Amino acid sequence: MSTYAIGDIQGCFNSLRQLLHNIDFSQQRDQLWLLGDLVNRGPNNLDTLRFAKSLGDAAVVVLGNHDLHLLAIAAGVKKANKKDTLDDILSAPDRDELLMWLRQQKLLHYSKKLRTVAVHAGIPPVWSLKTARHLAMEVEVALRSYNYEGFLKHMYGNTPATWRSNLKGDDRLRLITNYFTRMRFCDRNGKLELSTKTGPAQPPMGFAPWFSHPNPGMADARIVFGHWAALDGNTGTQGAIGLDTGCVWGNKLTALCLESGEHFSVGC
Ligand SMILES: [Mn+2]
Repeated sequence: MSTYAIGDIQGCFNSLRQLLHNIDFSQQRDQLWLLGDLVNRGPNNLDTLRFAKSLGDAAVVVLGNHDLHLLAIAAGVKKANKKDTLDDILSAPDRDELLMWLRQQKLLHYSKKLRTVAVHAGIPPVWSLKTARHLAMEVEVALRSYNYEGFLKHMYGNTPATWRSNLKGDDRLRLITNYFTRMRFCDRNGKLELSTKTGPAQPPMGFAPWFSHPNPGMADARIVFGHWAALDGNTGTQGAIGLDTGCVWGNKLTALCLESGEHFSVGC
């Protein structure tokens, strides 16, 4: 039995199939951790989503910003933008089942046995593992609730930028969601800078990649994440492993075997 974490698929279903073939993935034997942004920008979003759902217990999914964006468009609280390629899902006969399933997925997954945490973008240095797990659950509850459209409607925006435990309501859920699904750069107090999308070598003044700040609260758990294609997997930090290797931008799709530490990639 092996566990493979796979970075942003973004609708590149053929690359996913090739990668799973190469690692001899078996739904009966192995488990996949999909690190979010399963869909958008790429060509086969519907096939990707149907496949992820069909894996059942053989897949763990943590949601990314593009997955949440799909839910917001489908709920009618956000308009699609020109670069979105989500129409195959939105017009599918099984869209409601797929979106209902997507809404039940997590923002954070932790395996004690593998001493590994999975999130789409990252965990700010001011949150311990225990805090991060609790806060992820707050958003997961909102997303599964009867009033999930209200959450999605107020999810967009870059403020507040700094975590305070006494934040309430929409501001609280928006900031938690931004940390888990959009963060690249922050300062050591967890203040977010969401507009810069370059590689880690050119941080905005006063900020640094989130994983470069020490976080003693993470104990000895490693973090696997996606979201940041410009990193191309290089964090320079043992405790954080980036797995978005820019498949949808013509680079590659990568799987990490969490038991052996071995990386596998296919070109796109
Ligand atoms: Mn992303």
